Amino acid sequence: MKRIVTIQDISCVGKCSLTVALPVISAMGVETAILPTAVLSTHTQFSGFTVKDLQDQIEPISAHWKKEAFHFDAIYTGYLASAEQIRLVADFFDDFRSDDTLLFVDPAMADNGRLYAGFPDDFPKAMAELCGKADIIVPNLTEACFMTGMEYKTEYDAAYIREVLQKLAALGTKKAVVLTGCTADPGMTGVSGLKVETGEFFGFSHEKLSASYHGTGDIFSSATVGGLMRGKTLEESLKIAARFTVASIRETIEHDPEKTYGVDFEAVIPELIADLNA
Ligand code: PXL
Repeated sequence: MKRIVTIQDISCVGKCSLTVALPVISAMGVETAILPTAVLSTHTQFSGFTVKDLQDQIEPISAHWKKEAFHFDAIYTGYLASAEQIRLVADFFDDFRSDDTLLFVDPAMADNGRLYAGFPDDFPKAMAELCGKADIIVPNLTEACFMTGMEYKTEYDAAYIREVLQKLAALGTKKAVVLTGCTADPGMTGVSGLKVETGEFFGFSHEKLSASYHGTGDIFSSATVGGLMRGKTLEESLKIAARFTVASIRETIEHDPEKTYGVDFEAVIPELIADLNA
């Protein structure tokens, strides 16, 4: 069985980050070790949330794991709370990467043209450096624009997407840069990517649902990592992840439409597993 480690916060209520990655990747048949960077009462879109930073645990935990000679088939990072945390995670990459370790970075820090609450203006620069060390990165368009200096647009064409992808690749990412929720097909959503080693652009579009919920980026990234670890290609993994994300949103719209946080991905895990085994 493959073993990954995912490094992000635990938001106790408000399904995202570790409370998504752990169940989703485990359900896909992949051992999921965790390195929690902080404990929050809820994610940061609620008001009045509490935070306990666990940054001072990253080095001692890594030191113990090094002594145990643990090997990870992938290191998957999501929301990180400060530039200092990013630096510690970069050191973790250096300590635990081997030839067969996939470094997967979801630079979860912004959406709809804005940085999430609490991030300073220079945070995207630090995240861009971490993306430069990764094999695969999966920013949304807002995150990509913050990291590359490209103008954020809500309407755009294929040439604009290609330019953003090329600027992302210039950060230094080794295998593929992938824009999530981004396609030139009007009225749709989708994925647009660039394979850095070959220069090949790829992508697909899918249905755009009317509602948008928090935490869907983490669902998408987690299912992508799970697919890759189960031997699917990048494009297959992204498609599995897109179908799972759409099904989770649809489930929530149909059965829990008032929900203001997270989506009911739990209800569609059986569909995810069927898709993975198809
Ligand atoms: O889903 C991204 C995310 C993860 N963790 C925390 C967040 C967010 C987005 O706002 O606040 C704590």
